[in-house]
Order: sequence, then C-alpha cells, then structure tokens
Amino acid sequence: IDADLHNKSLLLYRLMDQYLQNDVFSIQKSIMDHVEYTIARSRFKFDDFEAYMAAAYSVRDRLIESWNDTQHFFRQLDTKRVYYLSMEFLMGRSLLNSVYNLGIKDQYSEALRQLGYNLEVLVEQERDAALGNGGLGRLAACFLDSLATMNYSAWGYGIRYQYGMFRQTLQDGYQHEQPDYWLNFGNPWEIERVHVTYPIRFYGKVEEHWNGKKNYTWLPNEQVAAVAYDNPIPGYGTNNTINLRLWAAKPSGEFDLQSFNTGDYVNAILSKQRAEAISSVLYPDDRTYQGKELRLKQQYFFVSASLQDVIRRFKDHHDNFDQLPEKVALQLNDAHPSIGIPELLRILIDEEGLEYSKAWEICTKVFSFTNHTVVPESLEKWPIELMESLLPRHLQIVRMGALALVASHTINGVAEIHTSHVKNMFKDFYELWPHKFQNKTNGVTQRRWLAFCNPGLREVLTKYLGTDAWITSLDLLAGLRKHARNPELHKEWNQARRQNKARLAEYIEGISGVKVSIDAMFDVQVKRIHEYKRQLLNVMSIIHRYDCIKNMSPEERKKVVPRVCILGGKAAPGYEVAKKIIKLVTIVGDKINNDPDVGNLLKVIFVPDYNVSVAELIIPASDLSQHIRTTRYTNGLYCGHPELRIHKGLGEIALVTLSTAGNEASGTSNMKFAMNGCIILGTHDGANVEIQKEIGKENIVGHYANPFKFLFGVTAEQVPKLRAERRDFQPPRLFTRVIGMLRNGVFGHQEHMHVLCDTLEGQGGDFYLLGNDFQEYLAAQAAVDAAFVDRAWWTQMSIMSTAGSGKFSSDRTIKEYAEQIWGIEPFRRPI
Ligand code: 4GP
Repeated sequence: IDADLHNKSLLLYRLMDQYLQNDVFSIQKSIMDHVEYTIARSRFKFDDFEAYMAAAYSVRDRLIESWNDTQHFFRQLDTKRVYYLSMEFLMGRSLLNSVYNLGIKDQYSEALRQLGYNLEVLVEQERDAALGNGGLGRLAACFLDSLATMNYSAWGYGIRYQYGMFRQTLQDGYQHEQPDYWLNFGNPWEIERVHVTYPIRFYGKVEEHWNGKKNYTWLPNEQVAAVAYDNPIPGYGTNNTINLRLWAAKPSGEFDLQSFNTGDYVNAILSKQRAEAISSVLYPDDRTYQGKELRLKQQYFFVSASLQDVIRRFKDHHDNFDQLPEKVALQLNDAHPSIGIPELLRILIDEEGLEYSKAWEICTKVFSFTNHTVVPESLEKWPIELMESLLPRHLQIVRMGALALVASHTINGVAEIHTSHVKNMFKDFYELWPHKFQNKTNGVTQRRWLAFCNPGLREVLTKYLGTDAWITSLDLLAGLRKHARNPELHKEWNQARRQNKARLAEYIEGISGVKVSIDAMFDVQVKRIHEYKRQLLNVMSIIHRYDCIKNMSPEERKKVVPRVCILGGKAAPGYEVAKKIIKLVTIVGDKINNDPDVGNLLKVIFVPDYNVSVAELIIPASDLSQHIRTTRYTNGLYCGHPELRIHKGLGEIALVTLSTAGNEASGTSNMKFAMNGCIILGTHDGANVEIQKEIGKENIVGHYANPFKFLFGVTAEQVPKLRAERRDFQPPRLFTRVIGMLRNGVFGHQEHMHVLCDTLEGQGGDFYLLGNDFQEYLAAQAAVDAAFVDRAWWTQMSIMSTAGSGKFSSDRTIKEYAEQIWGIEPFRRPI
C-alpha cells in the first residue's frame, strides 16, 4: 500500500508541474480543447461568441492555476487578510483585462489570429458584469485590481446578483429599463463552489436560558443557503491572483421538511424558490433606498455568509479569538454591510461562547468603514419593527444608530473635502474620537482606465517616459512634464487622441446615425443622471449656445468652436425628473443635429446604456469632461473652505468640471478623464479640488500665465445661505431666456418641459442652484472655447493633465488603506 501511495504522490507531483504554457501553440490547443470539450462545438465550425467562450475558459484555466498557488502561498504564510465587504462590484468585462494582467495579450491575439479570429472582436462578445450602480461599485472593482497587483492578501465578498444593473434603452427619447440577463449565456469567469455553503437564517424569535449565565438561542423560521462563486482577480506583473467570492441564495435543503411531509409538495417548492429572490436583483438606485425588507435581507445574507466563511478559515489554523484582529481586517464599503457588526458579535457570543465585552473588543479591532456620501437620504435607516421581525437577535445585540462608526476603529471619507464634511456630519463623534477619522482620497486603476483602454496613448507614454513602469507606479507620469512643450510629443499625442475620437465617432454614428467631426471638441458628461450632478445645467448651456449660433451672421459663425456634446447615464427607474432630463437631451439633439444653420458647429448625442465598457471607449476620446455639481470661486478668492484658499491662483487651467458643491463625495471618473489627457471643467467639489492641485502645481502658475478659470460655481459653504435666500434671487437673463425657450416649445414636448422648468422656478425651485452658477458656467465655457483653438496650448494642458494624475491611482489609495487602516503587508508569490 505504501508503495502505491508513493507512486501516486510521484504521479501527482509530476502532473502538478505541468503548468499550462503560454506560447501561441499551447494557447491554441487550450482554446480548441474548450471549443470541443466545454462548448461541445466542432473544431471546424464555431462562431465569434463560441470562440470568445472557449478563449475565456482557456484564460480561466490559467487564472485557476495562479489562484490556487496564491491561496496556498497565503495559507502557508498565515498572512493577515483584508476582506472587502461590498454590496456592489462593478467589474465590467474580464477577457482583455485578464490577458493583459497575465501578460499574455500578444500571444492570445496571435493565437486567435491564426485561427481566423480577432481578439478585439471577441472581446465585444462579453457581457459586462454590472453588479453595481456607479462610483461606489466601480471603486470596489478598481480596489481589487490594485490589491492583486500590489500583492496584498485580500478577498472581496459580495452578492452574485442574477440581474445586474438594468440595461437602458431609449424609446422616443424615454428611458426604458430592460433586465440584464447577464448570466443567461453562462459566465466562464466564475467557479461555482457547491460545497462552500452556509445557512442564513431569518425571522423567528429568541429564547433565553440560564445555565450559570444567560444564553440566547435564536429560533429562526426561514433559512436559505448561501452558495459561493469564486471569481479570480489577477494582478498585473505579478503571479498573485486574489479572489472575489460572490454569494448566491439557494433554497436550503434541510429546512421546512414539514411541508413536504404534509403533502403540500407544490407550495413547498414555490416557497423555496422565494429563497432565490434574495440574490436575484441589484437595487438600481445609487442614492436612496426605500425601507425595503429585501434590501436588508440582501445585506444580512451576504454579510452573514462572508463572516461565517472568514471565521471558518480563521479556525482552520487558530483557536484563540484574541488573534482574530491579527489575521483579519474587515472593510465596510459604506454602511450597507454594517449589519456585519452585530452578526460578528452574535457569532462570537452565541456560537463561540465569548463574553459580550470580549466580542465587542474584537469587533472594534477588525472593522473599518468607508463613507461614500453625505447626501442624507443615502444613509440607510431601518425601522425597528423591520429589524425586530427579520433579525430579532441582532436587534437585541446592538442599537443600529451610527453603528458602523461606533464599532469601527477607523472611518474614512473618500476625498479631502468630503472627509471634512464627514467630520462635520458626525461632529459629536469626531469630538469624541478624532483619531478614528481619516481621509483616503479615491483612485482608479490605471491598468483598465489608461493602459488597456487607450493603447495609442500607452505607447506614447512609454516612449517618452522611457519605461512602461508607470503601469504599476503612476507617479512616474510626472516625467512627462519636461516634454510638455515638445512639438514631436504634441504630434504623437494628438495622433493617438484622434484615433480614439475616430473610434468613438464611428460608434456614435452606429447608435444614432449622426456623423460627427473629429476636429470638433468632444465635450462629455457621463455619469448617473441626477439633479445634483446638474446635467440640466449642461443642457441649458447647450441650448444657449444653439440660440447664439442661430442669431449669428454667417461671418460670425465661422468663429464658433465646433463641439460635439456627449451625455450618457442611467436614471433610477423611479426618478421622474432624471428621466425627463434624458428626454430633454434627446429632443434638443434631434432639433440641433438636424438644423442646417448649425451643421457641424454643434451636435448633441445621448449615448444609451452607459456602462464600464462604453466608458472605456468614451473616456480616451474626450477633450473636455464635465463634473459640475454645485460650488464656487468668487472674485478671484476661494470662499469658505480654508483648504481651498491655499490653492488660490493655482492650476485653475486644467480643471474644468460641473455639480452642486458639497454633494459629490469624490468622483472617480474625473480621475479617469484627467489621466487620459482630457481637460476637466468642474466645481470645487470632491476630488476635483485635489486634481486641480496636482495638475496645477508647476504647470499652470509659473510657466504659462493663464487667464482662464475652468473651476467655477458656488462653494459648499455658501450653499445653505443661497438656498435660504432664494426668494430674493434674480436669475440671470440668459438663464430665464433658456427656460422661456423650453416653455415656449422651441424643442416641442411642452408639457414635459414645463415639469422640468418647474423644478427650476418658483417657491423652493432650483434647489441645486443652476441659476446662481449659470453665468459663471457660461464664462468658463467661453474660456474653454478660447483655449481649444490654441492647439499648442490645449495639447500642453492635456499632457499636463496626464502628467499630474499620478496621485489618482488606486494603487496609492490601497497602499494607504493597507498601511494606515488594515495593517497588512504585501506578499508576492514566487513562481
Ligand atoms: C459615490 C460618490 O457619489 C462618488 O462621489 C464617489 O467617488 C464614489 O462613491 C466612490 O467613493 N457614491 C455612490 C453611492 O456611488 O452609491 O453612494
């Protein structure tokens, strides 16, 4: 027997050495094997979709090898792990990102080419994994990429929604929501772990017992199973591959046998199907959630499964819970997973027999919490009765008020200005525990958002920086500054950008039939549609521009800087005003795009179904990008915020963004645009402030005197006063003129336009202060036009934008979290 075992081990070790090879032929062989044995098609006949699936499976094989080895490596070292708990992970597509990160993109391109397929075409076959609404979910996805790349021992935990973010279609200019059946054709990237399941319980009652001390037993009356699905996340330029574990709800096998026994077979099955509803749909709203029981159930479901999993893994190697904080860091991505705090308490007290005080102490050492918004309606609150009925034991354990903050050792905001708002919002707590409050300015992964989505610029960057190391050390981009006036670079820079614009122009023609000129300025505002993000301000300035063009002589028209105004984004399904804003963009576009007086001087495009993949196309092709929530710069002095005053006179040039001050926590698309050499038009809000500081540093002030202000708008501090003084406010004439045009039916659809205009006028109207900012916004837009015609200057700004973006890599953000919050170290797996 021993000899048999010995031989078997030898055999296994021999086989284990057989890693998949990454030469073209081996890749072709893997792909063809999957065509035949996984997809079960003929080698001689398979279409692009099948080729994509086979290629994806072959990449997944490689990911699994790396995943297994990385997990083994971390287990052996018994590393401290961070677990990133998030209701949303907006991953987008995986094929291109994976082959790039694994360093096998060229081999795959060539392997497929020889087989008669084109990687770029196959990439388009993949459905976006849209398990998130916007900024918060996409940030989580960027963080995973950085965690893997920087060799941290980390896992993401979330929900495997069956329906991701709805697909937006437009019918007659109106948004219609279509379910996103993203799993219908299979998901080659995930690995179902049917054996990794945990029971998740709901409702019922709690019984008290006395056996020397008080004990509690929760007697739930509903139970479902959480089943794990693993999604390997490869790092770039490393052998590490980390895990995103998503949970799906399934009926629990053991529960409710009673109904089967009583013969109510069909009803028993139907009620079990209800279990699956828990992980079925992503709440399609990035701001407010009604007190929906299902949402609380979703939160508890994924958090409970994740914590059971974390504790199980911990107990594999440890039996003393005092060590938990040395091995586990739990990050709450916003307050959504904060039910995890009483859940961990419950596990430690009820299941592991710890005393309350000990359990509490452990909790306060493992949890940390990121806040993503100070918009009051986004801070979820649950009615006591709902908690009491759904999770009776948890209600006993802890009061929910400010739970995440009290139990966490750290709370962080996501941009400097936002963190100062957070301190204000939680003033009492801040005075009590100032040390708990930190800032972690957001960042984005430059791999997906620059290197992979903008290959033209990548080459230029690598050439002028003399290295491609910026792909993992974004600070190196600063090296571009010394080339900012080099005419050779200008030429190559613009060539790369024009190629991107041509690609986008082709896409626009495909979706709208409108031909746009790539010589025009591509002026972009893409993000969730919300009044506070002020897409309406943008559209009103477009209408003003149209009005001006119409009233010009042919001579005057020759001086107009041609623009293509591109807007995109989804409105929450129940958000009527936001839907009307979309309708407005489309009707304004219909009129302007077909007006022969206007021609190429102005085009207005609404890009439907904005998602990660569409963003990858749009961002590299943008000249100007707007981030214009409400805020202000007055008389050359920054008002209000002392931090802003410090930057007086610095760097206004490169920052042209649009939104009401104080509402946007950080923004992350602003970082993506800036990185790709796009000029930002913006207000003093969120990360705009820091972007300006970085881009402006040596560039704008000293070297090129800049009369233009691309930052504008009221400051966050002025907002309450201005709102209070609404009654005495006289909006500028040009503003009322645009409203008049809408009301008078210049664009048709008057009844809808009245509804929109009513939000801007009258008692309580114009909450987001469009009227206050309109004049300055138009001035900023005029400055943008003037800058655009000076090609050398514009190009220089564009280069300086990229050069100043080093700080906004999520690698920097993650390093700060790792060192200042989680206490984890990188461990790079050897080959
Ligand atoms: C967003 C914030 O609105 C945005 O400013 C920030 O950049 C992003 O989180 C990441 O921190 N919030 C959400 C949300 O997406 O659902 O609250």
